[in-house]
Amino acid sequence: MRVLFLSAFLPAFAAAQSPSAAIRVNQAGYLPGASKAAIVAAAQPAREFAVRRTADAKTVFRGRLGEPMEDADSGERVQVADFSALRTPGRYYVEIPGAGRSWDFEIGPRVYDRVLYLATRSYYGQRCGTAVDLGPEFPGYRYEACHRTGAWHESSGRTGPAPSQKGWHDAGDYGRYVVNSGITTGTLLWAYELYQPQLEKLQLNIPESGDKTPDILDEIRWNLEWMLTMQDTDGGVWHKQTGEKFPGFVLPHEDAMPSYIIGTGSGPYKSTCATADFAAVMAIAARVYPPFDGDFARRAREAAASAWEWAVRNPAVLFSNPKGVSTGAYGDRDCSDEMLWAASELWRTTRNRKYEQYFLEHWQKFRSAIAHDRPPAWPQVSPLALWGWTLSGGPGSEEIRRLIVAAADELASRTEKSGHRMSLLGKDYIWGSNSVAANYGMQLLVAHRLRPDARYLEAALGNLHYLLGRNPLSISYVTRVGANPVRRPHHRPSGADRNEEPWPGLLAGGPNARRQDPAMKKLPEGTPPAKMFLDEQESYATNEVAINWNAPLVFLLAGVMHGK
Ligand code: G3I
Ligand code: 9MR
Ligand code: ZN
Repeated sequence: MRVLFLSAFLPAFAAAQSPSAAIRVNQAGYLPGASKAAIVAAAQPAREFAVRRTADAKTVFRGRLGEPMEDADSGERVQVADFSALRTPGRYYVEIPGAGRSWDFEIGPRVYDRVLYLATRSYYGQRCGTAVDLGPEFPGYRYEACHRTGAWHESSGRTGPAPSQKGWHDAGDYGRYVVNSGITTGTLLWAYELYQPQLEKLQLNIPESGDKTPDILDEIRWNLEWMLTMQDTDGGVWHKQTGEKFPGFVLPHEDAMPSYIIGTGSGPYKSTCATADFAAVMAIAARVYPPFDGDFARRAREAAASAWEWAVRNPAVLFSNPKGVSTGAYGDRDCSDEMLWAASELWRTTRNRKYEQYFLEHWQKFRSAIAHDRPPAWPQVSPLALWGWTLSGGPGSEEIRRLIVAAADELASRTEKSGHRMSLLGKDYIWGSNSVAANYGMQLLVAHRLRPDARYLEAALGNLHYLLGRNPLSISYVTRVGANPVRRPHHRPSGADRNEEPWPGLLAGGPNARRQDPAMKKLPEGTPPAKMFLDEQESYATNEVAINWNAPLVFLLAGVMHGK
């Protein structure tokens, strides 16, 4: 009788094992020509690993793990399992004797296509003012037209009924906020301008699909049209349109509160940051939409110019929530970076000397904003101003290019040496830290466009790997992506509908070193910052979703697929 050695059962045994969180991979997968690695936090340092084919557990690659290194952010000792030499498309997992196996992943040229589709289409699922239905692909993911009743809040300086049309719900709530709309639509329009081949034909299965405009531009226009309703005849832009408080966890059309246009509470009632962000975004729209809708592009151009003039006349009108309003504030104490962004984008679109003059007179104040550790964020948009100026070869931009490249060199270098090969520093585990990682990726890709360097592209990919599973929690932070995705986001449609799974393509906020919601009390004292995350609906400070978090994810996906 032939003795069947245990090894004959090992592959089947390995395949049947439940994946270990200690072996972290990008659960969407890896491009064939890119570097590929798992990050391993084994209890005991491991020496060898195998990559097995999921279909039959056949070993297709063997390798040795790198030396252990301390990762302070996760409180672990980690090793790298590099399998870059494996390029054959297919579905695989990593297996380490004594540590177990990873979640499955793909290798292939189109591994990010579906992630890009879901992450971009998620904006359709945030539409306000219309019925939304994700269709047969996601049966039951629908709601009726919502927030049709607009009103002027007394803080706006107006009274009576107000428009309430279109726009995207900001996040897990149903508010619409101009400041957050600014960086969101600006980032998405930049992605289109830089990565048109990846985005102009992207089918999103939205109501406008099939018209002559790229779906992503149709989708962005849904929010731009709402933003245009927020501009006053004097050019100023009101700050937000929300209920007076957050609604319960109801579907959009079950939120019966009036949607108030909310201002600063005293003359001139509009806010500088909202107005300047608006000017920047409309200037971008004015150069992107002409091939598809000249009238709309002209409206955007005029709106941008008049918003600029208002902001120059009112450079420091700040917003904070007026009495009786407790929704998101997006308050910012300094709007000079928004002004610089507006001047940069208006110059890029018009070449008008008054914008050039403003930019050249003011950009030096933001030299330090071009750094390895200061990616853009809704309160700090000066990187977009400086990057955009340089992308368009603005006067004096050679000096700015050098600063951008020096910062990217330092960023790439520290990223490739980090424990999980991504860019977050200890200080970056804040509310929305996953968007910080995505914005680091955007910074690297913009530098790669200005001065091509494969290290920038690889470092940007490292941030994408982190978001899609190669992280200390071994979780894909994008809903419905990967074998172990986040499943209970702080997102009212996901929490209020009858569907078991959340709405798709939404990037969760991510680990937050500060306990900024009651649910975070559950996290044990001493939890390392990179593990300060709860996949629980109640944890809005780690597990909400937001339009300005998905935008750099879309940019990052399109950029790594574009490759240049
Ligand atoms: O910038 C400081 C940093 O210097 C400091 O080291 C760090 C320490 O944690 O805090 C940083 O500020 C944080 C700020 O976000 C950074 O952008 C604050 O702690 C943090 O409270 C603040 O959180 C904001 C949150 O609203 C609460 O205000 C998020 O950025 C913002 O994305 C989020 O936005 C909400 C909207 O108001 C409502 N809609 C949902 C949306 C997402 O949660
Ligand atoms: O749902 C709200 C989320 O969008 C905000 O980001 C968060 C912080 O402002 O607040 C959430 O609303 C909670 C409120 O702050 C406290 N009561 C419970 C609400 C729902 O979790
Ligand atoms: Zn709505």
